[in-house]
Amino acid sequence: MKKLLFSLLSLCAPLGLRAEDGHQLWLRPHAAVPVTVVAPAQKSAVLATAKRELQQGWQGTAGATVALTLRKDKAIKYDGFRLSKQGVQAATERGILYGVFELLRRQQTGQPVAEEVSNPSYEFRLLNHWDNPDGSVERGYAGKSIFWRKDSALVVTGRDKRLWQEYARANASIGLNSSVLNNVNASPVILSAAYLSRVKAIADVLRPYGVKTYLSIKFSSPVLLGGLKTADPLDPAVVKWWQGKAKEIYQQVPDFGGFLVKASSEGQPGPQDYGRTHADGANMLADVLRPYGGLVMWRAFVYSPSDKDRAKQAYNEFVPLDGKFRDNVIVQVKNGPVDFQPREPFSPLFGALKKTAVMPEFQITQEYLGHAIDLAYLAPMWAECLQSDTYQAGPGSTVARCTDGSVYRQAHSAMAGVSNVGLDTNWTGHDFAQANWYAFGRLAWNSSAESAQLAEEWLKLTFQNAAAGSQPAPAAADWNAGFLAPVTQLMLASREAIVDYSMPLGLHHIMSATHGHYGPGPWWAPPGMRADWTPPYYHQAAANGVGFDRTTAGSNAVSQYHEPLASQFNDPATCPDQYLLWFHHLPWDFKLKSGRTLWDELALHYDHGVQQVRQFQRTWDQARPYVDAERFGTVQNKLRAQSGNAVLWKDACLLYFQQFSHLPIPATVEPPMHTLDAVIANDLPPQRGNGPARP
Ligand code: GCW
Repeated sequence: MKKLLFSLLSLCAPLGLRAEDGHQLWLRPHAAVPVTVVAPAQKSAVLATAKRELQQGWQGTAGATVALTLRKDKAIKYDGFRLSKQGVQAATERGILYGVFELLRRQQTGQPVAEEVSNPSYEFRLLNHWDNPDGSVERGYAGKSIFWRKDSALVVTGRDKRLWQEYARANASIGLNSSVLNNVNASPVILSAAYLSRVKAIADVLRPYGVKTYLSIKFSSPVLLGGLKTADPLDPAVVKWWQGKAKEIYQQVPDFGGFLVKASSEGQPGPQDYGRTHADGANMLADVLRPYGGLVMWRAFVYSPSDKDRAKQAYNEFVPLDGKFRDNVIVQVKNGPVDFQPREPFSPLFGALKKTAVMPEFQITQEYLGHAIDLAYLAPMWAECLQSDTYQAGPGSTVARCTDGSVYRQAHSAMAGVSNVGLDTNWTGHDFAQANWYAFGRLAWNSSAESAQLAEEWLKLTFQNAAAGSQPAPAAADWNAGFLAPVTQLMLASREAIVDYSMPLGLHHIMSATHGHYGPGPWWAPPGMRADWTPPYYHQAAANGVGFDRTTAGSNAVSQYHEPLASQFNDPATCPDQYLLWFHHLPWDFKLKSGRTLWDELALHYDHGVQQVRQFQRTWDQARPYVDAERFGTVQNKLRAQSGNAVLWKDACLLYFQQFSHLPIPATVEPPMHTLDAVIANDLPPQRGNGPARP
């Protein structure tokens, strides 16, 4: 019976009757037409993948011949490729695979193919998984880990392998070539023989898709796993231990990518425990990996409770080390100086490290942007950082150009995203969070890609022809006007809406930690808690105003930026509104460029955020005829929950700040529907929006 049902279902699949559960991501199957593929004779798993993808996905001229040509060419860089009428040319097998996926994407989204070369902005394009060996995922909102499972580390099932393969294929289709399989808060067991055998199994599945495997390591592994007395990076016994471990890893995974390291950071062990520097620690590991061609990605996410301004510390620690790192070390820097907030200025380390390879780290998982409840399309946030001008090597030295090798000479370049993938059927919890995985890969390939274009591409691939059941598919023009255009606009406005209803005008880190960084908590400061983990440290609200004074008269963080930025940020008259309270502590009646007072402007931003989410709900409701019932209902439910949570944010923050400002909420702003006491007393759990889909 089961079998019969299955074959009925698969018969229905090409007719579009298949329920859309989101598992296929942007790679939903469609009817392909025959194609002849001429490929190099050599045996290669990656080339075989490329060939299979073409045969299964070709939608060009039926019976066409496509040539896959492996040939170096001055115009082709890294895993880049050349598309032409004849087919795909690349210098590497990966390049062929990426070219094939690009060709298929063009066919599916109706974009033409001209004679053109496409090169990746970054050599290494990685996902960082914050997955723990027990299967939990730190800051994961889409179920457990796809890699690790409690108690069964060694048993690799057919289901595991299928999932890893689908995962690798999704990555390859957007140009990602590397995965770090475990949390930066690393457990030493990941390097045990038992776990390494599972790492090998994963690497074997990812390899045919061109995806390299990396691991996060715990710096004290020689002690915790190896039984040594110390993990001092300059101790010969420690070096020897790492050498042995590297040998063991490369025996299992000959193309192993290297180590990602969070050390001397947030309580993690590191070289500073032994009076050594970050460079000492990173270089020791780099030397160990060098014979195998491995890399060390060393995170600059460091701060200590004693520091008066957390935003300054990474710069203070790393700038003096510039030039001291080996060339197979890349310093991995979060986009902003604090921690993945809905909006931060770019980290001043970008461009300031001139003799060190630096890579941006973005957070795809929505720790501070609404978990898997809120709809947040993050490409505009990442683009904002990548296109920020650091001025460090003259005008035009954007974060992108300071990290991709165009401004400074660096042996390697890379970009990392903290993954939002889990065991949920749709991989990412929120159907629209898939767009962030997609956009991250596409931006790592082309750091100047337009957010709007990526959103449109993703929407077409993910939703086109997904209208309800047996209804005839809507005409393309209707689909464009009724779905593509309005939903693209919704996506593009979504991140700013969250900034507005949670942390506008440069406010940051004012969420509650009770619900894992979801929901408002400007008051949140349990007794005994480290000050720099509590919101009052960041907003400094008082009778005399609000905001963190990082000017030359305050913490002087502004001076970590190159001119003209330092002066621009230092003066509230020239500081962009979006960073105002990041850099300034200003009186409640301070007059902004708009002519309004700070208090009124703050209230209007909070309200605007709420109104925006209501608009998103209306837009989505109108998109109903164009979406399958399952995904329509789920997204509708989540938007409803988000809308309630946005109101909670607005009410909580305005009522909390009003205690200091003593000013009335402007008449044009929707009056609060919660009381501050109720909000604080309950530290209200967010609505999850996971109820049954409303028909
Ligand atoms: O954003 C913070 C998170 C931690 C995380 C840390 C980091 C992996 O709250 O969960 O730990 O940053 O990036 O190291």
